[in-house]
Amino acid sequence: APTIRLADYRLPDYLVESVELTLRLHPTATRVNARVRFYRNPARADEGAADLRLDGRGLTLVSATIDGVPVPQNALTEDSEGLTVAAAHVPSAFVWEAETEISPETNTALEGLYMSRGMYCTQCEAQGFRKITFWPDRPDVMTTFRVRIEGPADGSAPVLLSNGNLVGSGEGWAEWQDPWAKPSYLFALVAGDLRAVEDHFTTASGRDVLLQIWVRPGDEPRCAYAMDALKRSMRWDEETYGREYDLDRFMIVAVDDFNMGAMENKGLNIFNSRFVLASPETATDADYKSIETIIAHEYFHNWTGNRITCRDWFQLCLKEGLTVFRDQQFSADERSAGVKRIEDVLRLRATQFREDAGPLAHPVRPTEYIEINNFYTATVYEKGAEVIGMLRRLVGPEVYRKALDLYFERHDGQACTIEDWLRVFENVSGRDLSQFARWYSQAGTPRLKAETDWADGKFTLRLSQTTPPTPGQPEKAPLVLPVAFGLLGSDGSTLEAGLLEFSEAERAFGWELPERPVLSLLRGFSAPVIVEHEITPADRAFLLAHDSDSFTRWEAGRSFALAELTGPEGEPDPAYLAALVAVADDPALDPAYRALLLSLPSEDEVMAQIAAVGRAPDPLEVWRRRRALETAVARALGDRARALYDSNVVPGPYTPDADAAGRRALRGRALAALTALDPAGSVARAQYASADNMTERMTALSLLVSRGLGKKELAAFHSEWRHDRLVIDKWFTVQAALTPPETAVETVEALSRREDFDWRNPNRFRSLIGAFASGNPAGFHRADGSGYRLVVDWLIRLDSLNPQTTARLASLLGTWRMFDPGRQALMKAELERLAARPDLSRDTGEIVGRLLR
Ligand code: B3K
Ligand code: ZN
Repeated sequence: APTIRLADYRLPDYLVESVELTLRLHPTATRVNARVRFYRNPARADEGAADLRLDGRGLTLVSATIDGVPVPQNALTEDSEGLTVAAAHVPSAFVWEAETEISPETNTALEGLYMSRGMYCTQCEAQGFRKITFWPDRPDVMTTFRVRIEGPADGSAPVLLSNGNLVGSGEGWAEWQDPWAKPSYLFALVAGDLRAVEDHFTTASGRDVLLQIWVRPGDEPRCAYAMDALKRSMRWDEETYGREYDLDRFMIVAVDDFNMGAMENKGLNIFNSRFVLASPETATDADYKSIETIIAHEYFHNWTGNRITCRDWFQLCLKEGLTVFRDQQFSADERSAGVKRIEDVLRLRATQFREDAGPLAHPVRPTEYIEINNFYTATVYEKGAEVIGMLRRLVGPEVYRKALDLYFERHDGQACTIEDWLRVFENVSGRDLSQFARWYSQAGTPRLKAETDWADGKFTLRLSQTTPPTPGQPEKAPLVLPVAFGLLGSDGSTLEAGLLEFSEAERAFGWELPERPVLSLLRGFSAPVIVEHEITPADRAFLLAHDSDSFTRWEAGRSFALAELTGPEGEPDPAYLAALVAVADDPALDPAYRALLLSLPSEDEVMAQIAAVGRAPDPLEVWRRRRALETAVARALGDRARALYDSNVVPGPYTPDADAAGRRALRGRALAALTALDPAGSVARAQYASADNMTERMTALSLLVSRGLGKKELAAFHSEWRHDRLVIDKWFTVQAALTPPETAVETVEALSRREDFDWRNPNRFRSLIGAFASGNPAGFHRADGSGYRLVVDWLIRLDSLNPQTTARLASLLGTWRMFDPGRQALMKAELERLAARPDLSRDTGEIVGRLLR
C-alpha cells in the first residue's frame, strides 16, 4: 500500500455543489444511487481539463452517467481503490449519476454501511464513505446532502435516519436534508427497529431543538444520564464558547458493534452503546464519567470539526486536540478541576508517553501514513489537547477566548489547517508562534531538567530541556515550555509563584528570598514533559503536606511511590507512609482527591519509570513489589482504613454525581486496604453481597478477583447478567485484567473458549483480549511467552474480519524493546508471525511494520 504524504497535498480537481443519495436497503444487496453536481475547482481551472478520480472500495458499479448519458466503457477505468473518467469525457460542470451495490451484512470491518444485530448503520470517518458510493472522499470536498432511505422490504427497519432535518417520510421511506455543507466523513445513516427517548433544548437565542436518543426497545430507561449530559454540554458550549446548536434536531443512536467510542456525524451522532446506556445497577461511576465526556466530546465537534473541519487528515488534531481540550474543560467545570487534571495526566502518561517512547512515536501532526485509521492516536488526541492547553496558558484565558471567537468567525464553513489555527492566535495576541508551532511537528516527550541552588539569599532555578530521538527524527530543537511554579516557605506559604516561559535549551531563573524555598515545579502539569528533578524525601513530604497546587501535591506522593517501587527493595520510607496517611485522612480534602492520593502507580507506570533509567523491567517483579507496597500502605493506614470505609457510605439511592462518586472511590480505596490484610476478603465479599449499584459491586469483585478469590461471586454475577452484553463485558474484563499472574493465561484461554465470547463484537473482543494485553502486564508478559502467543493468535483471527480493531490492539506489542532479551525475542517472534500472514490487512500491516522497523 502506498504512503500518503502531507507534502503531496493538492487541491481537489473537482468540487461538489450538492448530492442526492438514494439508498434502498437490503442486507446483502443494498442499492445506492448518487446524483452529484460536480464542477471544476476554480482554483485549478487554469490547468485545463482533468480526469475525474473518485474513490471507491468494494463497490459493484451498476451504471454511471454524466449529464444523463452513460459513460462509455473506454472512458472509465476501475481499480481496487476507485474509478477514473478520462478528462476528455468530463465537462467543467456536470451531473454524475451512479448506481452501486453493496452488502452491509457481510461488512465485518464496521466501516462504511454495515449491520449490527439487525440494524443498519454507518461509520464513515475517515474513509468509509468510499465503501458506500464512488466519491472524492476527502474532507476538503464539502457539500449539502439530501438523502432518501427506503427501508428493507421485510419491514424490519421502520426507523430511518440520516443527517439534518426530516423533510418527508411515508410507509418504508424517509427523506432527510442537511442544510450545512459537510465532508463525506460526516455522513450517517441508521435504520432499524428503534425507540427514541426525547427531550427538548432551548438555545440561547430561543430556538427549540428536539433531542432524541435512539436505542433498541427495552433500553429506553438507560438513556437518562446521556440525555442529561447532552443538555449540560449544549448549555456549556453556549456559555463558555458562545456556540449554539444549528439544526432543528440532534440525534444520538446507540449501536452494539462499533470500532471505537462514538462518531460526531452532523446532527446524528452514532455511539458505541456502552457510552450511552447506563443505570445504577449496570454502570459504574467510571462508565457514567465516560458517558458524560464522550457525549460532550461528540457534541462539541459540531463546531470544532463539523462547522470548521480539516483540510486533510494530517490536520486531524485541529479538530481532535481541540475537541478533547474542550471536553476536558467541560468535565473540569462540571466536576472537580483538580481531580480531572490528575486523571487527564494519568491517561496522557499511560497512553501518549508510552506511544512517544516506542516505535510508533509521531508528531501531533503526522507527515505520512499508510492507513489513516492508525493515526487516531493518543498523540493526536491527548497531546493535541495538551498543546492547546499550553497555548491557552501562554496567552491567558481572555485572549484565548478572543482567538476562538475569531477562529469561528473567520473559518466557519471551511476545511482548515494548523497554520490557520495558529494564525488566529498570532493575530489576536500579537505573538510570534513559529517556535511554538514545533509542538505540532516534533515527536517525543521532552525531558525538563531542573537544578536548584540556594546561596546568599538568592534562589536559582536552572532549567534545561532535551527531547530524545524518535523514529525518523534524530535531531530535536527546543520547544516553548510554559512552566508553572511555586516557591514555598517553610510554613507552607507561597513566597513566589507564576509562569516561566522557557524556550531555550537551558536558562537560569533567580529570586531574592528570605529563606530557602521548596520548589513546586510544573504546577497543573503545565507542559506535557517528563520532569527530571532530584528532590529530597523531606521536600517531597513537605509538598505532599503543603503544596497549594493539587496536581504537584499529588505528584509528590506519586514520585514517592515510584521511588519506593523502582529503588532498592526494603521497608518503605516511614516519612512517605506518614505523609500519605495524613492527607488520606484529612477531612478538608475532597474524597475523590484523597482516593487518587491513595492509589499507587499502575504496573505500566512503574515499568516505564524503570525503562526510563535504562533498565529492563520485570513485569512479575513489578507486580509483586506493587502488591507489597499496597500491603505496607494498608498497614500504615491501620484502623483508619476501617474508619474511612465506614464513614464514607453514601446515603440514599445511587446518584452518579462527582461528590457521591468521589466518596465511593475513597471508600473503594479503604476497601482495598482492608482486603490487602484480609486473606479471606470478607469485607469485600460482604460489600459484593449487599451493594445496590454496579460501582460498589465491581469494586468488590475486582478486589476479590485480584486476590485469586471471588469464584462464587463471578458465577452469581454471570447468571444474574447473562442477558446483558455490556455487563457481561465487565465480567470478562475483570478476570482478564485482574487474575493474578500464575493463572492469568489459563483463565483468559478458558474464557476465550466460551460460547459467549462473541469475538466478532469489538466490545467483547476488547473486554477479554484487549483487557488482558493492556491491563494485566504480569500475566501478558509471562516469561514463557504464552501470553503473547494467545493474544497474537486472536489478532490473526480478528484481522481478516476487522482490521481497525486488530491494528489498534496490535500496537500494544509496541513496548517490546523495553524488556529483557528473553521477552524481547518472544515478542518479536510473535510480531514476525503476525507480519508474515499473507493476507494481513493494510491497517495491521502498517502497525506491525512500524513496530519491527
Ligand atoms: N472522530 C471520531 C473518530 C473516528 C475514528 C476513525 N477511525 C470520534 C471522535 O474523535 O470523536
Ligand atoms: Zn473527536
